[in-house]
Amino acid sequence: MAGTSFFYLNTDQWRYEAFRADEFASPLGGDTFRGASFVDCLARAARLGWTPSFPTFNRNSLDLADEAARAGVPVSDYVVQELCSGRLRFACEDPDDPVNFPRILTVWRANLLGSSGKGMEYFMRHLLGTDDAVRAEETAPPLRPADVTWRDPAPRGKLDLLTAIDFRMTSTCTYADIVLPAATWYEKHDISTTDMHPFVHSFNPAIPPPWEAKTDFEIFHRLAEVFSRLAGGRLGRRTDVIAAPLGHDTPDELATPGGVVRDWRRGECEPVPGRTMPKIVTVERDYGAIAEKMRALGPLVDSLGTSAKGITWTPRQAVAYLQAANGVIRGGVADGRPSLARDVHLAEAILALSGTTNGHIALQAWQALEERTGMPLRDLAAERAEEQIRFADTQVQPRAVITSPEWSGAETGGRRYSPFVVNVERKKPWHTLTGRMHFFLDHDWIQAYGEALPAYRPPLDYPRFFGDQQIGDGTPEITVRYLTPHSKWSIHSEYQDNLHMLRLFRGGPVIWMSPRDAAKIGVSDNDWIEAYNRNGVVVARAVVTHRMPEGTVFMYHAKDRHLMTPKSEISGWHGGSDNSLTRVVIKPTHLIGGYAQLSYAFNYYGPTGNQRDEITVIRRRSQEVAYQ
Ligand SMILES: Nc1nc2c(c(=O)[nH]1)N[C@H]1C(S)=C(S)[C@@H](COP(=O)(O)OP(=O)(O)OC[C@H]3O[C@@H](n4cnc5c(=O)[nH]c(N)nc54)[C@H](O)[C@@H]3O)O[C@H]1N2
Ligand SMILES: Nc1nc2c(c(=O)[nH]1)N[C@H]1C(S)=C(S)[C@@H](COP(=O)(O)OP(=O)(O)OC[C@H]3O[C@@H](n4cnc5c(=O)[nH]c(N)nc54)[C@H](O)[C@@H]3O)O[C@H]1N2
Ligand SMILES: [Mo]
Repeated sequence: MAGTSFFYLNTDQWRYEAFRADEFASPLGGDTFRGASFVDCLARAARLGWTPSFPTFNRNSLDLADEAARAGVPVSDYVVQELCSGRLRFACEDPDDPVNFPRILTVWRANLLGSSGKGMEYFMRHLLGTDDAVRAEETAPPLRPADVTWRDPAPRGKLDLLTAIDFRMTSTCTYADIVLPAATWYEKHDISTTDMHPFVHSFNPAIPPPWEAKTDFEIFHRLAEVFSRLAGGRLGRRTDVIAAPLGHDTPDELATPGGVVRDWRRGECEPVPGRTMPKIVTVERDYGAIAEKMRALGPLVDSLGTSAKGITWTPRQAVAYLQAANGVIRGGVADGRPSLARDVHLAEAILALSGTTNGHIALQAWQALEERTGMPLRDLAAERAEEQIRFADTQVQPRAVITSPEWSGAETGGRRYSPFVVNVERKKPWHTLTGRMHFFLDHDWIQAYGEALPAYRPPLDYPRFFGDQQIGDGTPEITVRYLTPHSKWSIHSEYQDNLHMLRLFRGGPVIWMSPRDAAKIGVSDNDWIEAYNRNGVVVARAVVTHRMPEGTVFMYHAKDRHLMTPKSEISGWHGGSDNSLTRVVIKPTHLIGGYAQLSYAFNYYGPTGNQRDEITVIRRRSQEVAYQ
């Protein structure tokens, strides 16, 4: 599921829009967006197969397969028939129906409620059902969605269970029902690499995880074991139904000829899975065997191979290596398969199966790409084709990666990584409609927004839509632009909540503002201020500096809401975080799919949670602060 869409729907931020998608349509763009709200666009994109949508249907996906079997119809025909009759709906068309709520949420390696969650107060109100500082009014009836169902009152507290897995007490942990204490980087085996630097690093335990802490690997395996034990007798073996979006680097990219959008729901075309709607895919689930399967490298890697960016290869050498290096599982569903039972086994498998760490795979992948492109490419990996980086090698020192078509750069000959080198220098076609870099986009939705060619968009005129947000009780106030760039002194919410960092600079939450703006409201450097808008409230100290231009303030992303944050005079609650003042703003053109480079890829494509264009009111508050 694309995260932005998931949280926009399930935190009910869509219920607070004050303008619709047609607000920004080009006068030349036809009536594509007429009467459509942003959530209508999201529902349309889901039913046309452009973007994933999970939970998917308003019925249990396990039951759908059984119903199809009873009716004697193929599952995909059955699902199409039920959708067309209206008996089955996409969950995103009615997100506030209790059958469509996400009920359990496990937050791992993220600080959703203290860092990433844009529109945090809406998370508090609708997802958690706890105290919140939302100040916005819901959308007025004439502007409400045309297709998506509006229910009154809005649900509060959709989740039954929130679990956090972290080694720090984050805002998310403070709100979680269960916190599973995780091992840190110095208490476990792991590997790390990014496309930004050309090395693979290992993590190695200096000490075992203290007290009840466990490695993430062990936590998930233990959960799987208990789950399998409980689920085996209850769920057994079932057929699951998934609506898969039209995929990037697959023939699905040709699903929208000419960029002309046709909606089966409106009778503009036939509902055809994988062309005009999502692919309806069935998956066999053996619930009692989940833990066993997790402990082994499955058999599909031998029959289907592995793929990246539209090319596929069969990693026989890697599987044979893993059988020898990790050993094989004896007995059960994974009999004879390479073991992934230990964290080091899994690290070994990742290294063996990737071309960036296994020269054999890199060469195989470049050969596959040569066949697709007709261009000579294998020389990019030839110099290191015999090399395979093993976990033990990374424990000696970080290892430089091998050039592989999984990325677009070339490290060949010791060169530093830079994206798209292979496209520019080796003429590998770009993954676009024309195979070239191109700037003209003729998709209907892009045309409707007047963005067929790159265009300047001024900031959204929020005061026009939301009116004057000042309380106006006599306390001097100013309304300014509110930006939340990444912090220079932390990585998101990490590395700043230790005594050293909290004693440097101001320690707690701060908002940077210009001397002129500060003077307008009688604020001196280091004074306590409150910043608020329709989304919420945050309390901070002012950093008054000539480095900020008049009319704009910064609150660096992201300070946890329990770190030196006093209670707010305006809301009466603890004074929020940078994301108490933001919300998710969906740009409909980001939802486009099934059209060449505008197609979905897991972890790569979908709407951004654009939190910019926000404004905030700022006022000086009582300098007596209370934390309880
Ligand atoms: N307003 C606003 N909002 C934003 C942004 C913005 O600029 N402005 N930026 C956005 C962007 S680009 C991003 S990437 C997100 C970041 O948002 P998050 O990913 O939610 O941010 P972090 O605070 O880095 O949270 C990571 C958590 O993982 C934990 N952790 C680290 N390593 C491990 C591990 O090995 N195991 C376990 N179990 N836990 C671990 C850390 O302790 C930390 O609490 O925020 C987004 N939100
Ligand atoms: N120290 C540190 N380094 C990090 C991170 C961290 O948390 N801390 N996070 C990492 C991650 S996950 C990410 S995604 C990257 C993000 O790195 P960047 O993309 O550099 O992100 P930001 O710092 O959020 O924003 C960059 C600049 O955009 C400006 N800006 C805001 N609105 C607009 C606008 O409308 N137009 C223009 N032109 N500019 C605008 C802001 O003033 C800001 O200075 O950083 C990575 N590196
Ligand atoms: Mo990021």
